[in-house]
Amino acid sequence: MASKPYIVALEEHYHDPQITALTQLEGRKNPELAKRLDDLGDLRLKEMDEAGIDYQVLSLGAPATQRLPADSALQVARSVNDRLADVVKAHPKRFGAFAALPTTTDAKHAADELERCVTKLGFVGAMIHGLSNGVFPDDKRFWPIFERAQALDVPLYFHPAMPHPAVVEVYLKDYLAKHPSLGNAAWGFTIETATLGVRLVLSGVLEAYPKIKIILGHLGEGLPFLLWRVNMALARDGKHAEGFREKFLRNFYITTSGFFSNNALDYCIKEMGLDRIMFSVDYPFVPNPPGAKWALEELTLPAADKEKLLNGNARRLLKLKV
Ligand code: GRE
Ligand code: ZN
Repeated sequence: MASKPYIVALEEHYHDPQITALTQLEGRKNPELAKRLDDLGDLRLKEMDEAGIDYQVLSLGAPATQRLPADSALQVARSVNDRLADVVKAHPKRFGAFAALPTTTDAKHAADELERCVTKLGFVGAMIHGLSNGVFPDDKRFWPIFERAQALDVPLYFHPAMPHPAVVEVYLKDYLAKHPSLGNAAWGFTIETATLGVRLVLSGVLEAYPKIKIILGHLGEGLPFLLWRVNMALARDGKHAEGFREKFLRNFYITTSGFFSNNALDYCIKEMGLDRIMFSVDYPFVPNPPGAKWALEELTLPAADKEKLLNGNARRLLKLKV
């Protein structure tokens, strides 16, 4: 029998104690989740080994450093990233890292911190969670981050966070008490992050930095399915030479975090091509075993395509050394 494919997962979260003390983080009310988010050693490695996950690219859980006060954001992000670098150094064959960026202060600081993390600490990109104190990441004030990511040739992973309070109030509140997941993985995360994806394409940031690499989790937050219609409707506005679909397909990559459906994956492959899709779990919000079981037993892809999805595409995009 062929050996098990090597599995890289890249939307895998943890909590840093300093951020936990400063920010209301998703998942802390659940003791089983909190225990796993706090663990960067034995328990995490055991659960990776049991499922067959070989390598995790670690990132903070939402909303990460996107709710810090401006005056301390840089200092806090630096110490968070330094501690994460120590974790990677202790287990270089098992862990990589996405930087936490101080996006609530001058974006020049966030760009500099991204550069420090990539060039000095060996990080493979950055993850940004939702709005930064109420501002969508496509806002021009953040463009220095995109500029630096392009210069460093590292991806920016845009992860959801609990939606803006006005959205929660109007769209979600009525059903939130009975169905708390409506605020995050079931719907709130999706609507806000899909909106961000559309805004990024419309903002002009892709024209300003045409080589920027953007990753969305959760199979692209629904956007692959909507590409044709969004493209068609925006084209009616008639002001832009190049279509939405073409721009999205040039700069965006997606992962399978928390979305283990063969039908949905097939559709994403048809729209985006397999080379832009990477396996992820979303640990510990999603446990490893169903993700790994899907990857190893239920995927209906040819072996070579499976290798690309499970490790090859991530190795190439993130320039992994494993
Ligand atoms: C996450 O990925 O950050 C997440 C949450 C809450 C529920 C599900 C989930 O923060 O995937
Ligand atoms: Zn996640």
